[in-house]
Amino acid sequence: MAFELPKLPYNYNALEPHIDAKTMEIHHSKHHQAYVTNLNNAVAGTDAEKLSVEDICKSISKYPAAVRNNGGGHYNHSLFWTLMKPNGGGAPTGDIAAAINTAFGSFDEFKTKFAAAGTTRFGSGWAWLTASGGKLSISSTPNQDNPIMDIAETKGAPILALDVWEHAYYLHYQNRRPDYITAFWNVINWDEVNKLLKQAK
Ligand code: MN3
Repeated sequence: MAFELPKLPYNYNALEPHIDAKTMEIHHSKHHQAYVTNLNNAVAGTDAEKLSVEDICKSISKYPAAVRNNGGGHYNHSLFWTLMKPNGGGAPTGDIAAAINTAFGSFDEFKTKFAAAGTTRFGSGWAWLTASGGKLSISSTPNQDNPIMDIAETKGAPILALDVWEHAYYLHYQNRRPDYITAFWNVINWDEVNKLLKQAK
């Protein structure tokens, strides 16, 4: 098998009460697993079988929709799990705190803009904070597209990502996507965000 479901770095109930255990279990073991299975099926017998999911995303315009949707799904979720942790959240620390203040004026202003990117994404998609050429940007993508794809409107290295598909929140928050986004601020793993910022430089 070319691609495998990564283990979660915490238990399914670790992000409660902000993100409930049942949502995490279904999201990881069913949804993410399906992207991995379908990606493996889509690349079977092709050269893409030997590539990393990052390299596939970077030249995604060469691939059929099944690779774009499931390769993006695998990349995005693998990243997303690492960006959360139990007892996370709070104000950012380290380099990302300074970078956010420089780019957006304040952490509160950043939160407003990032939340707006997630709230206003129609249908299914993701909100992103990316770094490119030393500059931070907020954007959103439809479906399982992401900022490392060659077709992305706003390209860059992902620093923070938020899944705003209904499957990410509907069991607990039903149609209240803004409440789920508010809860996300309590589980962010700022250490990982700082690591990604450093790697992007
Ligand atoms: Mn998802």
